Amino acid sequence: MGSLRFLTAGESHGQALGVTLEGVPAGLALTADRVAVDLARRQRGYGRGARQAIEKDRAEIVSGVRHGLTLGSPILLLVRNRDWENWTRVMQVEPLSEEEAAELAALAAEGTTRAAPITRVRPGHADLAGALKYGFNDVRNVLERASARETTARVAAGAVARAFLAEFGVEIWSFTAEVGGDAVDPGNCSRTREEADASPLRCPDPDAEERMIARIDEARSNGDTVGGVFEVVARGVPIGLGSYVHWDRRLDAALAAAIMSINIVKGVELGLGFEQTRRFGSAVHDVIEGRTDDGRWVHRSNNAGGLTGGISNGEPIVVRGAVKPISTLARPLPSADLVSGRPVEKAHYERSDISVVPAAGVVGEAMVALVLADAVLHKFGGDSIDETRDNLERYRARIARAPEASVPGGAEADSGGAEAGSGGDD
Ligand code: EPS
Repeated sequence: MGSLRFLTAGESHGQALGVTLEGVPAGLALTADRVAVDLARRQRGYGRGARQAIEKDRAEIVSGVRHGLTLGSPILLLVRNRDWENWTRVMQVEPLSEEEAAELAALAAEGTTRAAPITRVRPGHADLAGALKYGFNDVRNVLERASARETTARVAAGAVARAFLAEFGVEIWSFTAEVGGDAVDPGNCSRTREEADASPLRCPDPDAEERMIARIDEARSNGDTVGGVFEVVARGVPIGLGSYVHWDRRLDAALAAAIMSINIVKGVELGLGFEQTRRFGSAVHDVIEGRTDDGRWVHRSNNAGGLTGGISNGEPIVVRGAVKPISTLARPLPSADLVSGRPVEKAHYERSDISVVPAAGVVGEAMVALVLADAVLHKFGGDSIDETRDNLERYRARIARAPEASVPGGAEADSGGAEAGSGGDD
């Protein structure tokens, strides 16, 4: 829809990650502390690797905000990589002098793996296709940007979108629904949102979480990795975001693309998702119970996940992302060498995580927030938060009222009333 745009930049072991956000109206309260909450949530989770002990992600707000309020101008956020100081020569921006190149070669010869070119491509990673596409002979040039570290910048941008949506009562949360085939039991989700958020896997079902942790431990002890499923839920979304009139105005399509764009995601479900194909229509479609006295429309269930005809229908929006196991294995799979083209016994290994499902959920929240904020701005516009709020409130009040009953024959039938209309049918 393009009313809110963002672009990230940065390499995993470069100096910093950055994101420019364009289209946020003026007058939104925004502080670095507020953004830091989501950045910290993304770093947590059982199964993360050593890198997270190095980083303490915090976004500097470089532009677009004055005295704690957005200006309507582009917002530039910068997250410095603490690990950068260990990679200055390997990731140097300026050309290497002869001495610097010799220093790097000596480090590689001593066995410092990060200093040596990478050619043993990892199955399941962007390594091979990326290197061929861009004409690289060192896979480091691919993996630095293909790394999920980039999602730090998305989460920073998502925190701004979340703050914007909160102004209109929209709340977004996620949880770990499944790891390695062990799923939450909806009947056993005894934890509150806060408790789940503070738990090792950000999981509302304590028993399922124990089994999930066992799967991660099993993967770790086998030099392996394990994936899972996260679920994002957005509440308070007004009816009418998105549209059925064009493929690229469908909110469900935009949400699916946004979730699918997360580095490790290989599948997306909205609401009941694929399960709908296994049931009859009577067990799928959400019965509409009518308009309440305070003007809300209520459905008996929410199998559609808050989206019908590509439009938000007022129920919570429910999106699930399927997270594949990380492709960097401590016990690497066989592969091939990029330069020789010959098989090798083991693909490249570089410090990594075992499982990142809880973190992927936080990235999912950010992507949902960015898509919903864009859809809100597309529908309601506004150069200032007050203007957006006025437009949204007027619309909410309008759809809360009963529309005038339609008269067969249309507006012109006003004078003749129903009679004139029904006459046309004869
Ligand atoms: C990643 C490899 C690991 C992860 C990284 C993604 O980084 P490193 O190579 O520095 O150990 O920790 O994710 C993050 C750094 C992050 O903040 O999420 C990869 O290869 O994709």
